[in-house]
Amino acid sequence: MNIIKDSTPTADGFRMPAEYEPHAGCIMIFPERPDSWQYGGYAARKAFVQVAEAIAASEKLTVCASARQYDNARALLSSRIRVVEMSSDDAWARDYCPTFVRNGKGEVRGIDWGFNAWGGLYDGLYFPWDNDNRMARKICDLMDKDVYDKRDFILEGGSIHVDGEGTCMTTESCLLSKGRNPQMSREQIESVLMQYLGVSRVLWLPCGIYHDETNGHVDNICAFVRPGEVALAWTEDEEDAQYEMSRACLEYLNSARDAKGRRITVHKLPLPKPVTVTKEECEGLDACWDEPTRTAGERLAASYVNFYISNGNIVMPKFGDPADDKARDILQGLFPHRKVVQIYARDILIGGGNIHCITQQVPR
Ligand code: KQY
Repeated sequence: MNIIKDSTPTADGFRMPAEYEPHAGCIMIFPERPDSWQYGGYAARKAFVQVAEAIAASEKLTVCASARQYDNARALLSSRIRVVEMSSDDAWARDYCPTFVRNGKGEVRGIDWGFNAWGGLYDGLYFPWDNDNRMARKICDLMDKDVYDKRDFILEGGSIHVDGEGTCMTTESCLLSKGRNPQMSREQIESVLMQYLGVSRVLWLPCGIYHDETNGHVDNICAFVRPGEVALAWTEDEEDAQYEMSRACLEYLNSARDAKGRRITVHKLPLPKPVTVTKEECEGLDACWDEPTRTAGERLAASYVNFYISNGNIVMPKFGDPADDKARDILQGLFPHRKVVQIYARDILIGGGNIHCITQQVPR
């Protein structure tokens, strides 16, 4: 594996493919951190296994597990799934496994962004994060891919989406936050995205989902379903703090053009009713640096937009909410050539993210 420091993907003819382009595979990490996953992570691991099997039905999946969890992961996951031992600080493959880029000849390389646990010492979520930060490079080594060293720029994979035709979508609340790259202007950040993702237009949604502890990752509020079309998390409840946030994103998207000069078609995906964490769930979480990670009644950032597009399926969350079926039907209509598989994801949500956050695709 070569570590590339003196060039960029765009200069070398590489670009990040959209998630709906063909995959060679996918990466996940087995969860066990006791201040993220309640009651030692037993329920979370069950939910991760369901997600893993749904993805492995149509693409090669690699699951990284700690030395402590390796035997358990191997026992719980079917033989079609590759399990490798690898250290991490938690289980958010989207955020710190590599972003992959591909060139016209089909060669694939990785990008190793800097990771600081969603805000470092400013407003990050845990410390230390050095095992997470080493994962992108280790995965590229494992998969025999050269890797661009961009550790001087803090970026989580969940903070970007691309359409595969020159457009990147992100949120101001996250990528302009003080805990990421405070020394850089918006124009400088845009320039990095253009140099590394092979895009020529960056769409800046103002915000993400209410109370999302990532400073509002785009992958929880809005996703491309094809070039020129997005699914946007939406509520009709004007009393809900989310209403103004989704409305602001809609207004932005209605006035935006993508890299090809197209207007964006927005498909509203309903949100579930507010999901809050229970006292019993909180009691099952260890403290992080003497502080409880969650308090009873706290609202979780539940959203159906946090789905994963595999070669054959859409793997999406359900929450036991009346909107589960409606959200599934809308996504099924938007992806007629993939089968929508819904997984009860409360035990993933309690950790602070959802199905898209725990997966990272490898382009074919
Ligand atoms: O990408 C994400 N949504 C990860 C959130 C991390 C939360 C840590 N408890």
